[in-house]
Amino acid sequence: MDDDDHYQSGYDDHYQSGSFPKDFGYAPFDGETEGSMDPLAGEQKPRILLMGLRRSGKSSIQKVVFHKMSPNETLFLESTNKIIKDDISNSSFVQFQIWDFPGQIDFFDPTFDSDMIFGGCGALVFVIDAQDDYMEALNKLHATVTKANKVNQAIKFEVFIHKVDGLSDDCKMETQRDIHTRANDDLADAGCDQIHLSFHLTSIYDHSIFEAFSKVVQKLIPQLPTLENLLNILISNSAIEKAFLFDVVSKIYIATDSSPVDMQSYELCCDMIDVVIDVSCIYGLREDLEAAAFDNQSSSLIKLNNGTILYLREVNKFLALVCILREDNFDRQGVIDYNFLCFRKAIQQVFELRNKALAATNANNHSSSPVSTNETSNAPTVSQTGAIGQNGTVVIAQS
Ligand SMILES: Nc1nc2c(ncn2[C@@H]2O[C@H](COP(=O)(O)OP(=O)(O)OP(=O)(O)O)[C@@H](O)[C@H]2O)c(=O)[nH]1
Ligand SMILES: [Mg+2]
Repeated sequence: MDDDDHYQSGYDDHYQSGSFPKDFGYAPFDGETEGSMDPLAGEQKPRILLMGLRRSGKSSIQKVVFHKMSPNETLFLESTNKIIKDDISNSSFVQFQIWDFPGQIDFFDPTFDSDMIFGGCGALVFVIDAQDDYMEALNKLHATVTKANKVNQAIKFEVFIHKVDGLSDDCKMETQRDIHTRANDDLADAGCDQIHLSFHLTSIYDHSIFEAFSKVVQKLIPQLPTLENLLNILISNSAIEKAFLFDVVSKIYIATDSSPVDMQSYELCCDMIDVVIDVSCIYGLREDLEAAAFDNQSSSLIKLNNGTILYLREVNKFLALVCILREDNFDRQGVIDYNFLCFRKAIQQVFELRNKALAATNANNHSSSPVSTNETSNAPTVSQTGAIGQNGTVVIAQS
């Protein structure tokens, strides 16, 4: 227990120093006035549902990831007694609603409108408290998943094996294996083999919750293959080791190149965003508070003492590119910067296309279908000419 306390307080100090100012974040959303001013409000935004037993940590996850609450403050959260709808639409790509459910929700209650709730749902995150006995949670998971799948086969099911900060590494693995086997066996016994569950080990006391949420959100971004492709081209032509495209406010990465993600690189990049925002908030021009924290001048370079460089550039109002590269490869910064500009331009084209698609959907008035997932086929394709050192460019061609 001592170890735990030490870990948590250590993390908290760090977290506090890296936390965002309260005025830099998503606008408050009144869940009761859905569909009033915002033309995109309501069913067009994909929904992420947070479900699980009481006290499993649903509200904590939502508050820590999207509202910058410090993990220790979640100790004082009250139990949720009605569905809380939170609109995460300030970010260009990350446009969705999160619905935080009360733990005791009863599907057989006649007031529970499963068609409405599961109908427009993109992902269902089921939170299991790994520090507690999880048999009841597994039963509830099974009931939830089968019910939701009946209504909507497109839902992605994400199981968060949560609060793993209290478990040893061996115990984490064992718990994950056990939950994985039992949950899938239950589904197989019920003849629902076609339902796929993804599992994530999470805790609000480290970056695992941000990483897991990144993966959940990425599955809801139809442009993901285009973004990954752009990142792959960028890194291979600029001798970058790893690049993340971050949603700055939530620190969710909405895309990365296709090399494997290691947790430490992700943490480093998250910390860099905190540093940049904190420094900008303190020393930035104060004319416009938000713009002072992150604007089109935002860029930062951090040299680590192991010959590695972290390089951050603003992509648009909501997104930042954070790269990890070797110091030796940074002597050609001009090429990297040029490639970055090409990359940024391509991202803008993806956005324009997306906005056009959204506008068209709006014009069609009350169309309930979400933005066409085919739009990526019209997105700019990227062709590469030459490697760094030859002409070192990424050429973006509109197909
Ligand atoms: N150790 C640890 N505690 C956590 C974590 N996440 C949440 N908690 C704690 O779990 C308790 C319950 O959290 P809540 O977020 O209120 O749980 P909930 O699922 O929303 O509960 P209901 O609203 O009653 O359904 C709080 O005391 C949190 O501090 C975690 O990752 N690790
Ligand atoms: Mg709650």
